[in-house]
Amino acid sequence: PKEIFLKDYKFPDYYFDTVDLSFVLGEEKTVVSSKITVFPRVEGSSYPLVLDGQGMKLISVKINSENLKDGDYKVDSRHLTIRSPPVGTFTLEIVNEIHPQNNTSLEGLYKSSGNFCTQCEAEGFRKITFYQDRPDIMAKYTCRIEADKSLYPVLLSNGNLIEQGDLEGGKHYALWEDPFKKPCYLFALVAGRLESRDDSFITRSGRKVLLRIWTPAQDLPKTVHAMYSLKAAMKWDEDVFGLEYDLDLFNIVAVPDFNMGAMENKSLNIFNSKLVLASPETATDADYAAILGVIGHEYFHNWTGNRVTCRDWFQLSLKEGLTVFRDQEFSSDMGSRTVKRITDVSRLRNYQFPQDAGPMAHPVRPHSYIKMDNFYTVTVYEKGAEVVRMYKTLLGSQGFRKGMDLYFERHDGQAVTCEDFFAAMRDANGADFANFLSWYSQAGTPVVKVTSSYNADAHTFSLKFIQEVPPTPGQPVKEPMFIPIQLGLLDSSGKDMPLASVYHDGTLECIAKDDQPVYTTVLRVTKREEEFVFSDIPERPVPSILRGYSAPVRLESDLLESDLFFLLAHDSDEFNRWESGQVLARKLMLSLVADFQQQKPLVLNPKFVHGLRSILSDASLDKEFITQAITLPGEGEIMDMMEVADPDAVHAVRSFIRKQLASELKAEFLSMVKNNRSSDQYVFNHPNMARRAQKNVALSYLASLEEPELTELALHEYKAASNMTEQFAALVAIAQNPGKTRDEVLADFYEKWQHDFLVVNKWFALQASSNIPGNVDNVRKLLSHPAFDLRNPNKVYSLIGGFCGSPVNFHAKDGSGYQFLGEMVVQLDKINPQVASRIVSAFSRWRRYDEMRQKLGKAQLEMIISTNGLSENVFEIASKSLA
Ligand code: B3K
Ligand code: ZN
Repeated sequence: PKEIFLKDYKFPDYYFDTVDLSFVLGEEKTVVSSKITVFPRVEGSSYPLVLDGQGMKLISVKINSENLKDGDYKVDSRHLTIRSPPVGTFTLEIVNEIHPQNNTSLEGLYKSSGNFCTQCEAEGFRKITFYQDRPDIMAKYTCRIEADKSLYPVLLSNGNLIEQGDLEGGKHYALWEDPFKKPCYLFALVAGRLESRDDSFITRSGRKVLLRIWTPAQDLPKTVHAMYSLKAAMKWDEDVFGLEYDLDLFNIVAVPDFNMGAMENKSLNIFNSKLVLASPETATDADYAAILGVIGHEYFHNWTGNRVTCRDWFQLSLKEGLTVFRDQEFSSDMGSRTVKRITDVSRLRNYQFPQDAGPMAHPVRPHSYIKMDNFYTVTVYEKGAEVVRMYKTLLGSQGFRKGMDLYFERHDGQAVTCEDFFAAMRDANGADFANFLSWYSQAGTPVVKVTSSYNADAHTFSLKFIQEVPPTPGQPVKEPMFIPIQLGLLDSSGKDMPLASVYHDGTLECIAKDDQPVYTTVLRVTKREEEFVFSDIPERPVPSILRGYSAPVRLESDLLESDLFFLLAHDSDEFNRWESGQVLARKLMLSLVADFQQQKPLVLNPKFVHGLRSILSDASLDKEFITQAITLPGEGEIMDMMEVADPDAVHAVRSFIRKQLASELKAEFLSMVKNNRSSDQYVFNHPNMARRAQKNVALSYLASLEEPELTELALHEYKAASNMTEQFAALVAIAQNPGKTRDEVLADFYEKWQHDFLVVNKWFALQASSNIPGNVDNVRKLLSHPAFDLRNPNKVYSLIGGFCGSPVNFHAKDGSGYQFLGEMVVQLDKINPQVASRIVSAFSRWRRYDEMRQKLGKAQLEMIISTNGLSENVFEIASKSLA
């Protein structure tokens, strides 16, 4: 397999102006014809024209209406090369055949539940027709679709429907025209038996946009929330960024077989059903929130991704980091900002930090790839969003908006780079961004160590920062980064102190603005070692550092345990209030893990229980915040902090603390369950979700005690629940403990919901991720459950992906978990390389474990890599993991 490098980027020799596509969809085969206007980048030049194309049959090639002869072109397994095209502008016409029915990779044109649909990003268009499949080729498209009318009554593509009609033999056709230039990865086609929920949105300039969400008829009632989310997103983008939708029609199609979450094709977004379909009875609050976020995300791409796109795939974070940032802000504005920030940061810590510290570590803008699909990662997306957030932290909301405005003013209709975004932010604000660009080029999570000291005589408070960026593959030595540290100082009563000025780098900088006191400031840490000295500080403060998590770093401060408890009780920055509790919990868990490993008895620090008790009883706090504050850091997060990750110890310790907390805080938890029961209808809003979250977390703690009356309570909640959020939470609570009740309730749940594949996936995931010892056998049995299907990605992610989430069973000492996964990867790779590649990633951190596990994990990777006919996708992950 060939590695592709960013440094090798070359402008294309040819551009495309217009592209007219025609599809004749059939049961046996599909015939694709394209007519492209081609022009050279440099006038008068003549180079061979190389088109990408994979796995299709070429029928004919014409240039300027003349058939090419055999010697004029060359076809191999990856390309069609036109040896010497005419000088100047010409038309190229190609006819080819494809077989969507046999396409199990779910990339290109394929069938899902009897309907045709497409997925082209990143490089799927080359499985549809021969093309320069790269995002810097932007052209105007038309698309004609012809198909059997009774089987495929609905025919959709990008843009506007300009013509349709009936044809002989029970067929019909539709002709679509997209007035906006686009790269081919945004092309989409859907044909099938679908119905739509229709609504409309009036843009702020008064244009009426028809909104249609397409699903099979029986699912239409479940699209209410998706439609609400779409309208909310359209309004939000106008209000916050002044960005309006630019066509008269916006389509969303939900399909059950989809490799990822969704795809932002111009005016024809295609979604994984699980991110569209929801009803109170079948979807949880988390599902509702995910739908809101992803509908928003795909809609926001219309400007950040579609109108302004990426020059090449290395720039992916230009659109993804930015669009994730935008969807995070949207969700924050629609719900609780603090809670959203907490969930996003947890996600970063549990998934991105481990990636950044492992063999697949790569910068937000990778330097190379073998298969681009492997780089749709938490680093490009979530860390990329943190990078965008840092611009906003440095510039403020207004400065950030100015930067965005300039970005669109300069680049609308273009394919650009991360530097272009950086330059727009800088130029719009005349900002000094120092060494900020290294966030795009250096991998690894910076470690920032802070020490503080107070000078009582001089009334100064000093903070010293030392940063270090750990080595990552291919980057042994790193430059210091530009780290914005947002901070405040608390006085002994817990109030924020006014910040007057800070001495730094030989100059005294004034913090107070226009005589107005300032309580939170942003320090610019740009060097390996730096000191900031605050003046006019009347008493020793407790610093609240990295407020709102202002940079994606690991912070190690010299704060005392008492300081952390103080911040947990008083910090005005709610994020840091939560964070202090998490720092305490992480320290506690790590020290108990050490005790566990030395076979010492485990004892829970009473101060920790006390700290949580005061959070629980603080009526001024938001209920969902409380829920987050009493949730322990994830097992992945703790393992990631250990020299040698010990899944058994981490799991044992986390379960121990949970049980201890449950018994110490039993009375509080019981009243949390009682006081937060639903009385009325399901409502998706923050207060109601917060209430349900609180009840559910309390129930889960209580059920961990395995006391008959508490199990009975969980069972009661399970039966009484009128929505999936509470029903499923009760099921999860019960399923923690092996036994008859667990088995019966799991069976009952399946019985109830077997007709709903999205709910059945929850049932698979719950069982698969169980930490009940020896669960691998159960998971193997579930592979042959009638509701399971290896060809459906959602089912694979639920059952096989879910299994990898169990520290106990995936990492079982006898190697049974690793062996299971190894077998699955090989099987899946033959069906769908993208899915196999996601699954094989669970092995990538094998070096983090003890010697025995290392041996077992490595053996599976070696077995995988020696498999005949392995995909490039899996090869890349497996070989980099072994390197
Ligand atoms: N842009 C798509 C991701 C495509 C992944 C291709 N393997 C979804 C999104 O980020 O909005
Ligand atoms: Zn995206």
